[in-house]
Amino acid sequence: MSPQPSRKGGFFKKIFGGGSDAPPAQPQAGAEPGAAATEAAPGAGARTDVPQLPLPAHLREKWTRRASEPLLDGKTLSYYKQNGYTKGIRVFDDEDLAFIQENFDKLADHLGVKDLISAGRFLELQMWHRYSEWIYRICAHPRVVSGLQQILGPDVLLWASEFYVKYPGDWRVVPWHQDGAFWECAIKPTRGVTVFMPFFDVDRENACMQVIPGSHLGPHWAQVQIPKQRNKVFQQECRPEDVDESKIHHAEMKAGEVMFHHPAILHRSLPNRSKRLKAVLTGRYSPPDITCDRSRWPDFKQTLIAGEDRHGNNPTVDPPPDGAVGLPNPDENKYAPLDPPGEGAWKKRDPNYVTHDLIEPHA
Ligand SMILES: O=C(O)CCC(=O)C(=O)O
Repeated sequence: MSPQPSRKGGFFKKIFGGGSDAPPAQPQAGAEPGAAATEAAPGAGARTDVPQLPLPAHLREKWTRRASEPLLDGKTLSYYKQNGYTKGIRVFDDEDLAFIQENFDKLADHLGVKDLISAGRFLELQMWHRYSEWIYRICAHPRVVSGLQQILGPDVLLWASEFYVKYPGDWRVVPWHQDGAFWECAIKPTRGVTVFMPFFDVDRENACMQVIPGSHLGPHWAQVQIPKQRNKVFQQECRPEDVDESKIHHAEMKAGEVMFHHPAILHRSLPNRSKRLKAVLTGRYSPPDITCDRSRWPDFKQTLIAGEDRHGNNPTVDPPPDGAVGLPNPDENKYAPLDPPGEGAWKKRDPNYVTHDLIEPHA
């Protein structure tokens, strides 16, 4: 029998404090947790009323061409290992960016992304890689995949994507957190990498990410529930007294560059004090030995983007077909984990309790 999900609403909904009028997530009909099942029609149920440009054939050819050499050199990999991130890796050129930026602007205008953000409806900016080919191919770009394989090994799953958007003057803060503290609510082990892909330049004026280099090595800080505050994007954060702000690195980057970061690195972003948009796509990736607890995240679906899945632990979804330009259907709102029942471990974590399985980058 499938475990019954909590009725309190989505985990991320609670964390992000938004989307309150959407129904709670429901488990997939007939699906047992952990059962591998492939959705035959990718993008089924997708919203298609928001205009987007389909990926042109020449960019598809370019964005699927196998990388001729590994993305990260030895020095960069060592840097990742020591610091928990590596940034400024050029993946997208000016031609790619012209398409990406035009498409994002078009879509954001029609969808009313600014209003969605003001209303706290962040869930609607998640999981687009399942529905739009151009987003999927950004997340699965051969150069991104090359870097991921160097860090995670040959077999790589993509299981989530989200947009982090701050318009000029957006005063919201993404508080100090470790991605793994969110992931571990549903995914074990919390092995993986985030790839952070800015569509426009990011710097300290327009809310670039701030990281604490080396913080992925521990100790692993308690992430505590905080009262709903309109200027905080999440409702939990690492306690400020645990963060040594003298070590902050401002991860400024040019559009087209990407950053890889470890699930245990401490990071945040501040308000956008500039007149420029911040729009970043993040992809979340793991090796195939992860298992998602589907009583916590009924709609979890992974896509194998490199190598083989010898574990088959989780349901899968195929990439969107060529030319697909759908979006998730906001009414379904089933893209995120559910609340952990009662007091989840993440709420009362012993600061010295190492939950993240630190992964060594491959040589
Ligand atoms: O850039 C931001 O505002 C936050 C991004 C973030 O937290 C992440 O990519 O995990």
